[in-house]
Amino acid sequence: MNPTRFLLRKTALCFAGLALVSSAAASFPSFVQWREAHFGLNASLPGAAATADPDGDGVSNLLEYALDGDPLSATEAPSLNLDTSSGALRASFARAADDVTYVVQSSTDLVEWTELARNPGTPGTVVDVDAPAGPRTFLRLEATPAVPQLYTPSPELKVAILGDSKVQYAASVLYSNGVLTRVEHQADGPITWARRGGRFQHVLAPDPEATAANLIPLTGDSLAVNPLFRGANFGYAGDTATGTLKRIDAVLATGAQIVIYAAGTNIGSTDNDPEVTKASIQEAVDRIVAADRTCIVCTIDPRITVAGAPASNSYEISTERMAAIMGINEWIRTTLPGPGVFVADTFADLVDPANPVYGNALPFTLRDGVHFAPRGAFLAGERLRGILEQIIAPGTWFEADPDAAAKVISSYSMSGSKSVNANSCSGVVPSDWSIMNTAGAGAIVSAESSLESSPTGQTWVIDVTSLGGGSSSANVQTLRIFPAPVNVAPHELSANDWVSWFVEYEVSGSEIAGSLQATLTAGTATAKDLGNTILNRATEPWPTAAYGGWFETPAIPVGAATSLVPRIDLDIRIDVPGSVQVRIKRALLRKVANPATVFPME
Ligand SMILES: [Ca+2]
Ligand SMILES: [Ca+2]
Repeated sequence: MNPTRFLLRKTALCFAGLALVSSAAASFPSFVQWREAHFGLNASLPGAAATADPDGDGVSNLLEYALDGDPLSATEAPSLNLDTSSGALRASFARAADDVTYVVQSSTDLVEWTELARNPGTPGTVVDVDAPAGPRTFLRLEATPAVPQLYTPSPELKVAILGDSKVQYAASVLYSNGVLTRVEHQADGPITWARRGGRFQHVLAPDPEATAANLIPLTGDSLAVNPLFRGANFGYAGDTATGTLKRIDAVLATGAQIVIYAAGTNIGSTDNDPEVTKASIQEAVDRIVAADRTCIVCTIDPRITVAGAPASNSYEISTERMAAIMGINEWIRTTLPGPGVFVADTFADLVDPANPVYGNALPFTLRDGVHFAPRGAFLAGERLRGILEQIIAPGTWFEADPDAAAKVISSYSMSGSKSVNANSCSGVVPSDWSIMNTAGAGAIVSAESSLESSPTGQTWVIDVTSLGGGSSSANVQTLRIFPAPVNVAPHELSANDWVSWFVEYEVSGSEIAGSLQATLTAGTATAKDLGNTILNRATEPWPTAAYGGWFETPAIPVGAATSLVPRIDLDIRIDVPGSVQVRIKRALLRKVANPATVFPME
């Protein structure tokens, strides 16, 4: 890593400098969130990189973050400040992050540097460091991401996630008599959202322990940021830390080098002794590390447990139980980090600061008291994504061109137009597309649809308005936009082919943000459950800031389907009034690799 020195300030006989030591795309959980807050739609562009200095004040984004600066204001350049009023040289800086290593060094000749302090003070405070006495002294501060990069992107780099329903709901696969029959993607898992900001690859692998009786899952969903890896999902609803332990062998058999462990939520069902839960987590981590894999352990997430939760909420647990969970979390934070083990403290991102002791979740982070709503999954996913960005070097193995002709079954262009005026939706939509409000006419949510020219043809612009006043417990209405189905026969697809649905989009002004979901159904004449709204759904969050990206459903097998039915659902909040603009730029139905070949089981 090459040090980058970019600020040198001279006082009488004293000099202070800031030095950045990092690789170009280094980042970490809090930095990812900070970048999102400052750069919004542009957070994944080069100007938002750690080493970039978009405001030209000589302070890189990483140092702006480390020192509580504004990356888009040249008049606010954080610095290492010097004070000689007491006769001695004292340096001070605002220590703003807890995931950056701060090192203050001194020199008399700008050649030899001596470390004066490493991580002095505490995050969130102004830190003073006194320099040794001498006729001429230089000081500098180095900021370095606290976690080293361990992996480089390649097709062989794989991530598996292991846990309970919060994980399973990212996607699951159903088998019947050893034959894969259905792929469900229930979304709202943190893994789904960790891929925000770039391409990703869905894969799926069979679980050797799956039987018709336990109907388990594995799946494939993934994460990735550029994208950096492929992922498989080993979640099982209702499972405890003890139950999760039974699937370690299957996870390791996928060859995944990184295992995200996100179990423990169901403490109270069978793991009713916190010591049993901790022992199971410890054994799982030990076995992952012993197999020379990297383990990222998530803390157990908060719940809606107190006044304000729906009376029918079946996920409420006692104050005592929640206290036990928080005790386990403290054990996770303090005991587990070490070589090959990182902790993703998603609890910290989701807990309501106004009620942290009881472990109550922030508003709109849970959809049913325990499982993630889009906002919660987004926050937890950002924490995971930040750690993955840290430990995986920049780069990509993914085929960069989703438009590759050999893979596109149907390109749903935004060209042409036709009028709509039904179910609270009006304006024009692209030819071969439809828009409808699933709540029917007179809904709280309405949409004005229009088309604008773009370099690739047209962009579909949907201005959505919510009047507000809807129920706080069922606070979403859905606008559905969909193209004509594709018949399988003319495209020479075989039953063994796999397909996915790719959508490129932007959202802005998302004060009533809900989520955007893409669904792809392999329709058959006989499987009446196909077409279920939870089938194969990929969900993207609408963060409070404007954002653009692309996403893709998990791959599904064509099987016996005679047609492929893609669609996009826009879930809109109706508890508050407001508006959001959604722009659909591209939509492709793609043929993809059979995921089982990506995650072959030993
Ligand atoms: Ca700057
Ligand atoms: Ca600045």
